[in-house]
Amino acid sequence: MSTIERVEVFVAGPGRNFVTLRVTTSDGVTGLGDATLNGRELAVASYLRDHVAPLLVGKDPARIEDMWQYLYKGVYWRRGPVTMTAISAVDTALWDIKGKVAGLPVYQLLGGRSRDGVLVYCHASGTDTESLLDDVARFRESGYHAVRAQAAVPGIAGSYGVRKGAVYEPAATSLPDEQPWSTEAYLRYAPTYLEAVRDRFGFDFHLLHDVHHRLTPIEAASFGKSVEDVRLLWMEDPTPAENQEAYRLIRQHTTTPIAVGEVLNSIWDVKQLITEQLIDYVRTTVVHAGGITHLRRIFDLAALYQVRTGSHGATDLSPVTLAAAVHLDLTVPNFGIQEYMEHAPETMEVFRSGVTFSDGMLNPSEEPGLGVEYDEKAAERFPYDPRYLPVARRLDGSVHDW
Ligand code: CS2
Ligand code: MG
Repeated sequence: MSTIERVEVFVAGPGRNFVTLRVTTSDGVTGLGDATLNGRELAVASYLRDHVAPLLVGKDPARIEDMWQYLYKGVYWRRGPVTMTAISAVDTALWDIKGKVAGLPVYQLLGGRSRDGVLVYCHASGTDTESLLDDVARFRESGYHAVRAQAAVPGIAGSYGVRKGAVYEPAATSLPDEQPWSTEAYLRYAPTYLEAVRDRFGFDFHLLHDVHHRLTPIEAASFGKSVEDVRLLWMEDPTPAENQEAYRLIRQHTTTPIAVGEVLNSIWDVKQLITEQLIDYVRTTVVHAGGITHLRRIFDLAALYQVRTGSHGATDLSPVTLAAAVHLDLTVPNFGIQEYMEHAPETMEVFRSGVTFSDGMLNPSEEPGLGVEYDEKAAERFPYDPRYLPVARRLDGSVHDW
């Protein structure tokens, strides 16, 4: 029997920081897993190196479900982003190995294609409405069929979602940047630029918008109502979802579809949202919600309630997560859309990925496994450099939801 022989954890900063797990079997087969938790990278790296690696060596890499149960139930301390990100990395690496051993791309192991490609949405942004419209035009010309639109709120410096360089990167400072926030100014301005996008480009493509947990339930209800005519594919994270019941109130007031899940880690965190049909899209991801094994379980529950998938795919999710997501997205019956932000060129020098983009859709590599290789030599040129997400403060100085 082949066994797990080596477990390595790489922490590097090619373009941005990533934690990557590589598992090698006694037959020399390797599998990769993403273990990046933005702004808290070393907690997961230590969890894997110090507490998980010693448990893996000598185990059967083929027993993916058993390994998931062993790491989840065996730890006693359930859920939470650090544990679930570590479990995700192991799970993803074992699927990669299983594909390579079988000589099949992972999507074939998951049941094969349900579609020709994975529809993605990109991030258009601007410092004002005009520059947002230019950015939307650019993405439409590059072939995207779905665009997320965000613009900086006038007078509010550093609004989330607005790209500064070539790549949107909110975790950009060595200590958290403190950025001001005004809900009133946002609620006045955001509907106007979403309308401007529809006025200029029409309705022949999907438009999305991320509220980034900034509103209370009644504010979110009013926002959703005010943008019904622009027909969003979704409004994302209108209010923090620790309080899942809050979504019932939003639902009662608006038909704007709702997407939630990028900060949630398990099926239990989205259970009420799904089973009470309080959302339309579930945005949990491979890297933070327990790997391919657990994410598939969430997606299957969602399918029973006509909730579709819309996985998180910002640049802090490594090309390993993107590849794993694309394999899974290709197979599930209730796929909705996948977030996609191109990674920095330095990132792609270290992660050699076979994922391809064409006509607004992604496709995985046909190579066995996930189709991603990690170049550890190239990674040595990009040392880890701690970076934090910003903190939002209301105009009176009190901390707001980021
Ligand atoms: C955002 C992310 O992509 C999104 O929808 O909410 O940019 C998010 O802020 C980061 O991934 C946090 O690490
Ligand atoms: Mg988001």
